[in-house]
Amino acid sequence: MFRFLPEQASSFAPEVDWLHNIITDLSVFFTVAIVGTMIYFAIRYRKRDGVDHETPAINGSHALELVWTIVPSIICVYIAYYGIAIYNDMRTVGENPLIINVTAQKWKWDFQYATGKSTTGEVVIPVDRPVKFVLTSTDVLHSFFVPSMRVKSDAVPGHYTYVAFTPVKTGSYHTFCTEYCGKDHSAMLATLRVVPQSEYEQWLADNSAELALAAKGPVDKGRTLYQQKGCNACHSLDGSRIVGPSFQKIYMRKEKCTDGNEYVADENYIRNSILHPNALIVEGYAPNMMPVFEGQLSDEDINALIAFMRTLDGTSVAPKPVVAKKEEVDLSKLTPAERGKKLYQEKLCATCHSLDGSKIVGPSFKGLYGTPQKLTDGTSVAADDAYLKESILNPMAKVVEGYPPAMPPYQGQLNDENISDITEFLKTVK
Ligand code: HEC
Ligand code: HEC
Ligand SMILES: [Cu+2]
Repeated sequence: MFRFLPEQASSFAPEVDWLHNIITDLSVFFTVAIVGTMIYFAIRYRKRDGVDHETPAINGSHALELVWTIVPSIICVYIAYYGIAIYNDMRTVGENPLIINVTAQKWKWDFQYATGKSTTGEVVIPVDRPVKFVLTSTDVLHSFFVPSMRVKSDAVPGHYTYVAFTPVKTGSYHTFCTEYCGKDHSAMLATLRVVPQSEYEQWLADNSAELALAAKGPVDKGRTLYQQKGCNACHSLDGSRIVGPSFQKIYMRKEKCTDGNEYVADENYIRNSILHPNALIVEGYAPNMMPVFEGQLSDEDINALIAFMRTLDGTSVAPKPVVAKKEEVDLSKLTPAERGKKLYQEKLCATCHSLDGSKIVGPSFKGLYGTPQKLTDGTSVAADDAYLKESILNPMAKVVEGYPPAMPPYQGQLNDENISDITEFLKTVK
């Protein structure tokens, strides 16, 4: 009865559900039996036609007393026994676990791998390998909940807790915060992706997101960090007050702080406000609200954030990064192959495809044009113009053997002329 539980994606999920279902069934059975009898008696022995129907007065029954003491005791011990045994299973970390640090912060989840790779809002793990998530929080109490894995634990500031399980099915699973933690609590979500071991390794080694971020100008990078690191949850760009002061016109603004002094929000002030937010508190704002970013942002990240803040004076537009400026080069003066090479760099193909035969995330472009390609479906196809076009616009259609389907589709980002320029360029990479 009442089987509304989510997918069973961890090794102990069936046991947890089994116990959950037994307890629910027993509760429903006894509720119906007891309340049903009560209702029956109330009707059967009600006062009718002004006459009380007297019932026999029974003074104690040993048999009945024994039954309703012993039967519930056995049921309780049974539930307690399996409760303890299954809880024990859930708290035991499997052998050779993958350990991932999870940091909760208003209002996002950060994940850090032993290799140094870190992600926000998404965590990828291999199937069939025990995993241990070590949880903590930088601000208030949060709670890490993955229903499909049947795990949940509080994330506590200044303290470590954990959840451990072995995923048995690939797929994408919802992760929630289940401890009310403020304004955007309901948006504090993450996706847990369980993938085959080989795809996991590929994903872990892929640093194209970091490279793409590094390829941006500092202002764009600062804007990205502003969102990625969750500053936007508390600092607006339009002058409105959220949890903290708006970033609009923040650069060189005079700030009155609770220590009674006035400070100019120059580079040093901003840097200190980010790394040690509680050293100076802006008047009118609460202390201990902003998470400490020391150790989470590099000097380069802070430079980028400051560069971004400088553009928020309400009048100036963000200076174009140097790469964008190059676009003003007269393209018609370039040969198609030269334009193709520019696209190869600007569209970040270079982060995944080498020109010298080495394998990065995708196959090298060296000698690609005209060479037969082996695909994952076992067929072979010549790398001609049509194949290249399809590979770029819709990479999932034909996936090269030995590579993950990791290439983003460029449909809508490159036009026919761009594609033919890239093809001309590929012809020159021998
Ligand atoms: C949970 C809310 C919260 C988050 C997230 C947050 N801040 Fe803050 N921030 C505050 C509050 C509240 C203040 C004002 C109190 C103080 O001075 O510490 C503040 C103050 C500041 C100040 C000084 C502002 C001024 O007007 O003098 C800077 C600079 C700043 N934050 C930068 C950042 C950056 C950069 C991030 C993201 C990397 C960030 N904050 C994330 C809440 C937050
Ligand atoms: C995030 C990494 C990534 C980026 C960025 C990327 N690719 Fe790919 N690409 C791959 C992977 C992985 C494969 C192999 C799997 C497949 O065929 O889909 C691939 C396959 C290809 C193929 C087929 C190669 C072969 O050996 O048959 C072509 C052509 C290609 N990419 C062109 C491009 C172009 C042009 C760009 C830039 C506009 C680009 N890619 C950007 C990852 C990437
Ligand atoms: Cu939370």
